[in-house]
Amino acid sequence: MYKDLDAYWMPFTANRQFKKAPRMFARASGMHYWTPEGRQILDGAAGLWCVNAGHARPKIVEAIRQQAGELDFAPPFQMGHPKAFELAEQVVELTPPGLNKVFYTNSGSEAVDTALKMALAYHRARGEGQRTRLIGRERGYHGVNFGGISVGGMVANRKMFGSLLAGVDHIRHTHDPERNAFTRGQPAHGAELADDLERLVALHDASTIAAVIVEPVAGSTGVLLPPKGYLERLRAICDKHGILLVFDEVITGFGRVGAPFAAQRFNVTPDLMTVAKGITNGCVPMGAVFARQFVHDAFMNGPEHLIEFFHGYTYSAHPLACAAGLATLATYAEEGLLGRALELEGYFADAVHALKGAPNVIDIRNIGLVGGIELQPLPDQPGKRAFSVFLDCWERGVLIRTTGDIIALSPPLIAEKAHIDQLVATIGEAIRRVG
Ligand code: PXG
Repeated sequence: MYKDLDAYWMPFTANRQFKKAPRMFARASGMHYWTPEGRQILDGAAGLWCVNAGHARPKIVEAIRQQAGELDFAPPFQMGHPKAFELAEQVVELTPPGLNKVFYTNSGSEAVDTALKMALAYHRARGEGQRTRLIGRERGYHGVNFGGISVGGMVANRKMFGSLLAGVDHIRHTHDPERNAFTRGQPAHGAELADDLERLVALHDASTIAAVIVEPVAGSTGVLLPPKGYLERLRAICDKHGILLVFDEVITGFGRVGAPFAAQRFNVTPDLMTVAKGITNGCVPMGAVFARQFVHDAFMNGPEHLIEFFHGYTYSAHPLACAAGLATLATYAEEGLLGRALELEGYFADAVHALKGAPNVIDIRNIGLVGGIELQPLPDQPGKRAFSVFLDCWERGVLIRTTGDIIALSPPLIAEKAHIDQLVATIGEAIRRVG
């Protein structure tokens, strides 16, 4: 047992507040966590948008156990192991057409930086090495590594860390509560915001731009849905100018928005796609980049004994992650979980939108099993109101996520209607209590 909480510097946490009143988990199963004192907590966040099949699923637990005893580690450079290839074959069956190559990483942040490097190297390999510019979007979240924070657009994640990557620019975000507040699903207004990419093309010239990266549904910044027609327009502008389109599906992948990937839900196929989280049900760290055949093939030149892409991690395709990934895909398939968010979408939407009219609720957004509830910030205390709701829910046995003054919901895809009822009722009471 630990002496005190001093030694552990916690990530993305109000450390001093936490250490005065710690919130601990001791175990988890299905839709629930339990605290060390034995209190049951309903998981309204799928851990951190990752435990899509729910906690401690037997097949996944067993696969990890077995793998640890059979092959604990295999070097991923110049060597392979069967499960890495088996998982690759199975997972590309789920991806949108053409995204049939997978490059493994260990997190979403690494997947993003890998995709950005792939885009730069792709253009260089085909003799367009002047395409060095990377374009992100305001309010984007692409993890915490230097590439990801450079193309990202959340100011708190950027401002402390110097000049970031050179040659990055951003298109405008799509959040427009004045026109779109309380929309169910995709908002009607804002397709024209994709034309902001044309503005950057006019400024920098397309011949300098390598790639554009966006989250199809922005998660961390507070559940921002793409306006109808927006992603289609972004795709068309990228095609016109030879710019690679990257979808960051770290949150939206693996069933969260009612299809295996958001690309399928919105019927827009990117050239590169990043994932993490749900690929192993959150049980073992893993991320990945999916690439279209033509991106991959641009690298496959030169003498065959030479490395084609000078990139990779010690733990790329880690055997435990691959075993967990295979068992996760099996669990998703057996239980139809990648379609379940679509089945529950209407019920979930009715439940969250019923909070319209609760005190200080200024917008509600939803798709699949993702909900965003935006609160009016307290004067001069941004983030405080939502954090108070978070603490109140925790006291009453429900885990939610908040970002600024937005509550983000993403229950595991095994949720039953009763879980959704409890989640939303608890939030509603918390909002009223906190005021
Ligand atoms: N891209 C996107 C779209 C993400 O949502 C990452 C990249 C980075 O993944 P890793 O595995 O490096 O953390 C993410 C991560 C939140 C929250 O509360 C969201 C994430 C991480 C932590 C908190 O919204 N998403």
